[in-house]
Amino acid sequence: MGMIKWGRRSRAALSLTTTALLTTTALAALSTGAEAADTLGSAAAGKGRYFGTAVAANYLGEAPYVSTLNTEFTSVTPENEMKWDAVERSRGTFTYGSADQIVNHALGRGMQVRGHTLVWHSQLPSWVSGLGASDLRSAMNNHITQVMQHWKGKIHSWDVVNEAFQDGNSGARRSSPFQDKLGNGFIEEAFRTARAADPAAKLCYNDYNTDGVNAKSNAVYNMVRDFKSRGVPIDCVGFQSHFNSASPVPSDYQANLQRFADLGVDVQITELDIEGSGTSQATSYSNVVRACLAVTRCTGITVWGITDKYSWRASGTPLLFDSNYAKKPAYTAVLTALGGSSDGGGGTPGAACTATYTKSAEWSDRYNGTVTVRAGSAAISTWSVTVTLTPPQKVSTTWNGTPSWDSSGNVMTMRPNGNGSLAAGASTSFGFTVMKNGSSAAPSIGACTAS
Ligand code: G2I
Repeated sequence: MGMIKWGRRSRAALSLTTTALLTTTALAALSTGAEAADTLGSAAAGKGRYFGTAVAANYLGEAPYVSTLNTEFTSVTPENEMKWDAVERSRGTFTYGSADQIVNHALGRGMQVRGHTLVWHSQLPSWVSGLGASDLRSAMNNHITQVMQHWKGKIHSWDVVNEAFQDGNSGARRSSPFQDKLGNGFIEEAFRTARAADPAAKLCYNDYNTDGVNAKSNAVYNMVRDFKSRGVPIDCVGFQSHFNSASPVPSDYQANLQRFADLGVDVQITELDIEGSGTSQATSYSNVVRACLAVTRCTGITVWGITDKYSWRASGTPLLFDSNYAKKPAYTAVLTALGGSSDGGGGTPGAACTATYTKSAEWSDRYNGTVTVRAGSAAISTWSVTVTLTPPQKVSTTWNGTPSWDSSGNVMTMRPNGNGSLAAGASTSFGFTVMKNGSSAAPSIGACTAS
């Protein structure tokens, strides 16, 4: 977003420019813009990585949830919707509806999808735990095959086996129906079945409390080394990275990621959240991002949710957006660590605004939307807001703003008509009519950019 805006401005400036001095100024602006990035996803992309979040299908109807998702993230992980109890609650009956909602939302907007998870002792229906060994083996392989084939070619990485090792110093496998009835070989079998089901997906082993060098991560390390030496298909290891004061970011976090990468697998930070607030939370987040960037094969970071409001441990406020979707200091720390700029890619530091959408009228073929733009705690001199439609919707008219469109025709950037200045806390609004063309979906409203 920032890059496009600077590019346009710079081209306009260049075409009007005749003196060497002005040309130089315009080029300097262009190069600043090329380095600046103003979302988590675009900044991470600048480092060759994705920045993802866990998503719950339940909240896809909540406008700020969706606009934050669409603006900031380039990868999603369904938080619960792909788990065994969600997709095969009774044997042989597969239900993909809620997970499909997330996958279609993501792929329609160019985001990647992480599949989570195929074989896990938790959120496992009781019919699975009740099976005898040979039945369990075929149920496991059938589950992997059916689920992976349903999304074949659409999933970037799958957590094939999740949390199969015990906590503590034993280095042992965790007791589970799979472990207890099929023995150590179940993990290898799951990976071989997974490779056959969707050869394009990266196959990951995913776990927690394996983020530093310890007995549990040593055990996983030995398994991965053994798999690589025997040609068992494994492409990546996921480090969940759920941190709090009792379990802080380990000092050997980067070294641990690196030793796994050195085995010839990618490493991914798959469920990052850090309980806390303010500067100390921000610093921990920044340390995690810097560790990933320092490891060439650390290919991406996923935070375990968008907003504190819906975190699995909401009381610990562990995420990057607070329960009102405001960016926290941890957000700015992550963006900065990723090399992005927090000024909206061309805005003025300190200048800020928010954009709030309401549907103001509706007919069978169209609806009217209103977006209220409010200045933050400082006065602003101008603003812009993106409005993204669901094709084949079209905007037929707008009022109280000057629209411009991206090449797809689905993304409208609205700027003020004339003077866009707003006093601190003051607001204005613009509106538009969306022709439904079969889809009543609400538009998603991108972040408000101010200067
Ligand atoms: O526990 C945190 C994560 C640890 N690693 C694996 C992840 O899959 C796990 O995610 C959490 C989800 O964030 C929770 O949302 O897994 C929990 C279950 O083990 C999820 O909680 C469940 C509740 O236990 C259910 O009561 C609820 O119906 O979420 C379900 C859907 O909201």
